Amino acid sequence: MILQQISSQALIDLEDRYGAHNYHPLDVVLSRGEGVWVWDVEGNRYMDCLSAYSAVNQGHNHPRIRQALIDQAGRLPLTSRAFRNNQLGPYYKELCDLTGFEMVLPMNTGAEAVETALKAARKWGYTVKGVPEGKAEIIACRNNFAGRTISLISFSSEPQYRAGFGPYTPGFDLIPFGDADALAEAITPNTVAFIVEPIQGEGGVVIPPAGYLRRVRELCDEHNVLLIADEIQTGLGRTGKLFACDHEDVMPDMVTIGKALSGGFYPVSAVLSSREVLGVFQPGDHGSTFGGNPLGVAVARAALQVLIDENMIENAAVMGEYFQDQLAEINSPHVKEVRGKGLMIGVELKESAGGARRFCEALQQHGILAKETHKHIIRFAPPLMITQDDIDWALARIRPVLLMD
Ligand code: IF1
Repeated sequence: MILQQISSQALIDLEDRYGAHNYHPLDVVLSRGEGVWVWDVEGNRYMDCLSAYSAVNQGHNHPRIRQALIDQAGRLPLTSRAFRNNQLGPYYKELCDLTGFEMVLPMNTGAEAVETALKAARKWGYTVKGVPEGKAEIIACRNNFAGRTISLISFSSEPQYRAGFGPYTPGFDLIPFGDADALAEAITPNTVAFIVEPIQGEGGVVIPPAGYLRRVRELCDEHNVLLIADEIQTGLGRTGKLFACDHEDVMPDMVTIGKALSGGFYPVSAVLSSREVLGVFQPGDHGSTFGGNPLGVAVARAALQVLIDENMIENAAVMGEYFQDQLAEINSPHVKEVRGKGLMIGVELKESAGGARRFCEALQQHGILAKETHKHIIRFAPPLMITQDDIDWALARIRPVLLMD
């Protein structure tokens, strides 16, 4: 089957015929990406305003990251952790120097990084804090998204993410996001950690009240509870700082990162923390076939370097502010609120607008790819290397859509 001669519709039919229907994607079949642009099989060009859920912060197909992938692929893609490789040590040091943490545990997907952080918190609870074995409690926020494994959906508040997948993993307690008093009330002597996204992404780009993260940091210190920041979506420049926690100068005890850690070229994630916390893992406690593999690590080293060398984090702050201001200036009768931090932007529509999906479908017809979340919110999260001209190009097409009937 020679792929390039097959139409979008024929490719959609193949996907629908042979693939599980666990997504409802837009009917756009992409075959090439470069920077903020992607092309479908018919050659139509679109601006990617989702960035693969912030995994492509550096822009599609970044040449320096691609070259790192090609070079390492030609040398040594995988050793397993049964042996050592020449990429891992330098990567660990570069990550720690960049973030200020003492230690790294490398994994592959975001979900695996969160599971790893939860295991570290529980074992720290038993071996360091002195919580009775099997009694560790972890507090999370309603409206969170941490991944799709059974333990992660066990603390989801989203019925669809949980339905049909019980029984659920015990030891989790949910509180409202953004409410530090609720955390104070929920902490018990057996609480080992509080896990929170500094801005809730899937929850609808929900930004907590100013000072929330600082207050949460204080409470975790007062009660010897580990503060885990899930920065898998908000991290690595998306909100205009290296980490979203940096907006409040808060240093969590553990951070999970993923997605843009590889610039979209390969599944790479990690848990960053202190020697006290990650030191609880003894050889054989935890692992993964591909975790810390030289190919993913070489890609991650380049992806981080590019983020810094090309000033993408500062650009996300400046372009994000411009994009948000211009979106608000459209003054659409359908829009309830434009909110965001850096280039993590949510346009919340009024109920009367009839849901965000039809606007995303209209945007697609105008050459913009965006994704709705929670029915009424259009997410705009383009790659961080976007220019003002690119944003103006997008606004000229977003405006008529937000002003349609
Ligand atoms: C899907 C959502 C976004 C994440 C945070 C951990 C993970 C994610 C804050 C897990 C992953 C992805 C998963 C993908 C769609 C997307 C998503 F809509 F699902 F919630 F981005 F908002 N923490 N988010 O955002 O990382 O295991 O996927 O590498 O599952 O549909 P992962």
